[in-house]
Amino acid sequence: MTMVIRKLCITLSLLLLYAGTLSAKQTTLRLEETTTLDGSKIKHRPGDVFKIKDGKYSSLTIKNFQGSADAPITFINSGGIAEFDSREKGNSALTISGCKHIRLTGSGDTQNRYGIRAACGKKGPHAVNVIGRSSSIEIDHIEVFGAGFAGFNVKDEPSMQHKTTRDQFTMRNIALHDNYVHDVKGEGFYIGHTFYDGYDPKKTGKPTMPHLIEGLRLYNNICKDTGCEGIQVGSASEDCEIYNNTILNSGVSPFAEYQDNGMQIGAGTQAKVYDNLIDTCPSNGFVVFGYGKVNIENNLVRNPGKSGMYINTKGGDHYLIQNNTFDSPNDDGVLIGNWKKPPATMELLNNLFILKNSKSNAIVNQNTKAKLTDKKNRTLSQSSKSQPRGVGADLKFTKIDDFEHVSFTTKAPTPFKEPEH
Ligand SMILES: [Ca+2]
Repeated sequence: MTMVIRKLCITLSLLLLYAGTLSAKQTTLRLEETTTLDGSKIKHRPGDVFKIKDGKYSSLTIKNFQGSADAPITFINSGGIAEFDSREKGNSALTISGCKHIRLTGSGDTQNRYGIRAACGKKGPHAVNVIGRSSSIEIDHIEVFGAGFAGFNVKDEPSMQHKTTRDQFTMRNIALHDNYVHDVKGEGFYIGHTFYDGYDPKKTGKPTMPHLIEGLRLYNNICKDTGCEGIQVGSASEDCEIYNNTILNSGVSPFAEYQDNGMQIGAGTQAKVYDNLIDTCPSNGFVVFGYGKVNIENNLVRNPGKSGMYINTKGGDHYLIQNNTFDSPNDDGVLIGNWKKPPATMELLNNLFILKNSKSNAIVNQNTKAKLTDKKNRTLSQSSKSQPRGVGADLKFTKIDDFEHVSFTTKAPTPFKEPEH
């Protein structure tokens, strides 16, 4: 291509981009009690903004909308709080299905940090549900104050018919940030499928493989008084970061055993997990079952009913657990369980353990096969007067007492990786 033609092409594409932006429009929606917005019937272009008028509604479904990577379609509250309460109806309050490149945000009213609220029924449904082969979805500034199950559910069940099995679909680039979830029956955030190795609930012997998530940013969220884990991530196999989240008093009414931890890094997950606060839960602060590379750094876990962190995995390349503070676990600081395949290498570096019980140990390794590097970790008894320096997470976290108004440092999220194909 000659230079002139190349220049012409660049100018043309810039012009088209400009024209695209010009043609994007703002529409104020006046919703019914129950509304389905179907992008296959509503004209829309990348960059369009749909304003959701403040008021009380039952539920909203947004389906089949397609924005673009440069110009997502935005749904935003307008004029005050838009509240979706489907507790009388028993379905999800907010559903996003079959969408790509859209943002649902409650940041439309400067008077209210959470300009969209969502609640749903006592049995079953998730308050906010992202399903139907959706990808590139951003959801922020939403308060979930009740749900029969999870506050946020982001995954499809594996189904050949609905083309949601691993060979047919990969969910990409999910960003959930600055949301507040409290008083839900299940997990605050249920992201990605739990059964990475295959799902076979009816014991047919033919498990289906759930889809993966590539590209996940979960940050600046607050979870309080959740029935199960505050955050649970599974099958998030690439480019996953979980940071600056606050989880307070999780696992208060688990529907089954082992559902009452702080944060679960589930099977099939490779993630960077940093700067989170987990305060008070009946079981372990972290449970970690991820495969591949898992980095857990600079987190504070306080008052877990069992261990600060429980690690048990069926494999994985490398675990790095460093600069964390484990304050007053009832059992041990970090417990490495005895499953058959520990990660190839595991490093525990520069963590701080503040132990309150004489029976507690900082690190317990039940796995003789685990190749563990244990360096520069420090243990203090709770009565110790010496001040920790240079180890563990910043103890400024311990001053937080008003969890509903935690302010997070504004920090641009790491961009998602470009897909390689
Ligand atoms: Ca769980």
